[in-house]
Order: sequence, then structure tokens, then C-alpha cells
Amino acid sequence: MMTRRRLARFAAGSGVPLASHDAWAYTATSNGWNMPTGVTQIAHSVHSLHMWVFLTCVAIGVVVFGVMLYSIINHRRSKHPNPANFHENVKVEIAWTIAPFVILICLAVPAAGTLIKMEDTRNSDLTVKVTGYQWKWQYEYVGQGVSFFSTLSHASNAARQLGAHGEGLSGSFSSADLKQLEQADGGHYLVNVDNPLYLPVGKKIRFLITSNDVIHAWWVPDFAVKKDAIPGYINEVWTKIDEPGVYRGVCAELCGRDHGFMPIVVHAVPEDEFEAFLKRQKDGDLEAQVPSAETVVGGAAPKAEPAVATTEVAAADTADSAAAAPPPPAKKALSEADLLAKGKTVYEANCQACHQANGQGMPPNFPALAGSTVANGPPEAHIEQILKGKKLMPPFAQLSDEEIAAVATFERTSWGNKGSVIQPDQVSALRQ
Ligand code: HEC
Ligand SMILES: [Cu+2]
Repeated sequence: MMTRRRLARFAAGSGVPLASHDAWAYTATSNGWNMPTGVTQIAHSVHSLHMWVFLTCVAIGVVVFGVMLYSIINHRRSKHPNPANFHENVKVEIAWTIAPFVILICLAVPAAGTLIKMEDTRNSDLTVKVTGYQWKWQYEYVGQGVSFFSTLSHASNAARQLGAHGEGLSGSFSSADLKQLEQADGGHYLVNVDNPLYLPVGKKIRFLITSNDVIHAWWVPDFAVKKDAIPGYINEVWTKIDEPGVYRGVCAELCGRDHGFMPIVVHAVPEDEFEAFLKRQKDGDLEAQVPSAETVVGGAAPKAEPAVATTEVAAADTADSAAAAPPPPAKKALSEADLLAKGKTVYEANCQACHQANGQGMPPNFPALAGSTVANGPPEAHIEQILKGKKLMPPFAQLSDEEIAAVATFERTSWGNKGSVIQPDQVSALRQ
């Protein structure tokens, strides 16, 4: 197991997307040799089914090879120089027609039962929409107004940059490098994310699975849930988790360059903790709309009126000025410091894989942003490129106006670039 895990990590470090084949090793309920027993009723059924089919195959193997071996030894030429000479045997023919038929029925009945249970997504307590992106997942708690992206954790990503430049499988990747990778990200190299999915235990959760670009597959072995995420289609699947814990999975459909780098982390928690999580998410969103104390009106966005944004949660000191009739909701302007701080996180999660932490990119295919004409040129072209993508660069329109403004400001200000502030308003103006 160790060797397999090492190999997968080694390969992943060198940019070869092998990581998903190694997923057994990371499940909570697998010993690394067999399928995980899982933490849901369905997973237990799937595991029993797997064991039943496996043992049936072993029994058939033993009987067939037993008879063969017996015949080879006992009817060898030295013992029986004159072979029996007969044709057709009705009894044997009936037996070898009926026996496989019975075996197939014994396999098909429990398999069909489990499949039917798996497909029954009725009466769920909660619906989560899962959308695959190259190369991250988006989770939306349907009807709750909570949705977020889940990307490879920063620590894993940083460690893999180290591997990406190593010589990889060709040899000069030292065992010290390997050790370093194994310990990277708290021992969860390539299977940690920035924002895990939280789910309540003991509740029937329905997943609606789709994709925004190419085919991905959402796979969490401990739940026995594995479903293709297909653009334009919505697949349904469900789970009901029995035991609280952290469960991991990966994208299980080869989906492009970073297929091996879009893991899944699920925190299964008791219901009250789950409610607290949802509340935190909702409150977080509200906070984001309220101008913070150090918010300044950027020169680039004269329309912004911080004092009138989201009056219902206005702090006491803004209450009086908030009485004025609210104009059409203007995006609030952010301070350069806020933009830069946020931009750095957005950059690490979305751009660094191609453009590198130092902004040098990986020429010739992935250009440097340090000294780039786009990052030092007119803001519109820069924003357009992020929204729409260009050739090998995917579009990032799914990021919020704030996130795009922040990451553009970060790029324009880092690595010796000239530096200028882009505000969310400028981004929303360029969206169709
Ligand atoms: C999958 C790799 C990839 C990712 C991820 C990526 N880019 Fe790019 N980026 C490219 C490629 C390739 C180009 C060159 C496009 C061309 O001109 O052909 C590029 C070009 C750019 C340029 C213009 C550089 C120049 O001078 O031509 C900017 C600015 C940019 N990217 C910003 C971003 C931002 C912001 C993000 C994150 C939100 C990001 N990129 C994520 C691949 C990527
Ligand atoms: Cu994928």
C-alpha cells in the first residue's frame, strides 16, 4: 500500500494526474486493500454486494480450477494412455446451463435491490447542487442562499508547485523531495481543500450533480456515491451519513490538465453544528456587503456610496446617513489593502497553478504576469481577459465582481507591476 501511495503522490507531484487512483488509501473505512465499508447504509450494501460477488467468483474459481487440476493429474497420459471417447452428455449439458443461470440470479437479485435503493432520491431533507469546474467544485445549498467554491488547499498547491518543476518520473526527484511531499499539507497532500462541504449526519441529502465545462465525476468512496457531472445535464444521487467525520474523495473522470487536483472533502457533523455552519455562511455574506470601517471610495469608482449599502445591517455610526433614499445598488468600493489581501487568496486558489506564486508563469505557454502588457495596460482588457479567458486560459466569470476586482488589483500591483486599483463596479460594467 505504501508503495502504491508513494507512487501516486510521486506521479501527482510530477504533474501526472494519478492521484484519483489512490483514493482508497484516503478513505476513512478502507484498510487500503479492499473497498471501504463506508459510513452509509448504501455503502454497507455496496460493500456486502462486492464481497458476495467476490466470494462467488472465488468459489467458482476454486471449483473450476479444482476440476481442471484433478483431471490433469488423474487423467494424465502416463496413467490413462487410451482416452475415453464419448460425445454428448445430456445430464452435463443441463447442469452447465442451469448452474450459471442460478448463479446469475443469485448475483442479480441483490444487485438490482441495491441499485433501486440508490436511485430513490425522494423525501430528502436537504438538497446540495454540486457543479464541476476545471478544476474545482462548487457547492450550493439549494434554497438556503449559501454557495461557495472548493479548491485544492493552498498548502497542497504550494507543495505541488515544487514537484511540478522537479524532474518527476525521469529520476532526479530525490527521496527527500518525496518525504517533503508526503508530509505536505498535514499529511493530506492533494486531498485537502480550502472550503470543505459540510453535511449533517442522519439526514437524507440529495445531490444534484452537473458541470460547467467538461465531464467530471463526484466521488466519495465512503458514501458509495460516484456520479458523472455532465454539462447540460443534472444527475441525482443521495446519501445519508451515519457517522460524523471527515470524508475525502476526488474527481473520478479525466477532465483535463488538473484532474488530479480537484479533491473533495466532506465534514459530516451533527445537525446543530451544521445549522451553525449555514448561519456562519449566511452571516459572512451579509458582512461582505457592509462597508468596513476602513473602506474608502476609490478614485476609480466615483459612483460608489458606501454609507447607503445594505441599510438593514448598518452599524450605528452609519445609521443617520443611511436614511437617504438608496440609489440603484452600487457595488461598494474597497480599499486597496482589502483588495490586495483578498486578491492574494483569489490568486492562490485560481491563478497560481498556471502563473506561479512569483508571477513568472511557465513560459512559453503560460505567460508571466510580472511586466505583462495586460496587467500593466488598460483595466478593461485585463478584466475582459479574466472574465472570458483566452486560449489555454479558462474563463473566470464564475468569480464574483469583488473577487475579480481583487485579483486584478493584486496582479497589477505585485511583482514590480505599475500598480493600479480596480473596483467591483468596473467588473460588473463589463459583464453582459
Ligand atoms: C489553466 C492555466 C491558467 C490559469 C488557471 C489562469 N491563467 Fe491567465 N493565462 C493563461 C494563459 C495560457 C495565458 C495566455 C493567453 C494568450 O494570450 O494566449 C494567460 C494570460 C493571462 C493574462 C495576460 C498576460 C499577458 O500579458 O498576456 C492575465 C492578466 C491573466 N492570464 C490573468 C489570470 C488571472 C487573474 C487568473 C486567475 C483568476 C488566471 N490568469 C488564471 C493561463 C492561465
Ligand atoms: Cu474533474
